[in-house]
Amino acid sequence: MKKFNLWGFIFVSFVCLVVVFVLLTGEEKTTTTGASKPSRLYDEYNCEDFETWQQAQEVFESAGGVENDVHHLDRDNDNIPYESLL
Ligand SMILES: [Ca+2]
Ligand SMILES: [Ca+2]
Repeated sequence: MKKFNLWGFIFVSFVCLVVVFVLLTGEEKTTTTGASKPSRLYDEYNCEDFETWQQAQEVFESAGGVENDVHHLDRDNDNIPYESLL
């Protein structure tokens, strides 16, 4: 009986470890998924970051254009970033 109880204890402990491992791994995956989203979701660029209007236009379009102007490159929402650089 003693031996059986010991193996039962080891089995339960193993199951608990697996559950904890799965939970931790799941949390890690969730964190990784969040981090793998586009990193530029905030205002990262300003007019002084660009030498030419073309550069501003490329960043503006790659971020999603006027629908997702996270860098506030086109404050008047006419789909043309930084007219002052033109
Ligand atoms: Ca900006
Ligand atoms: Ca504009």
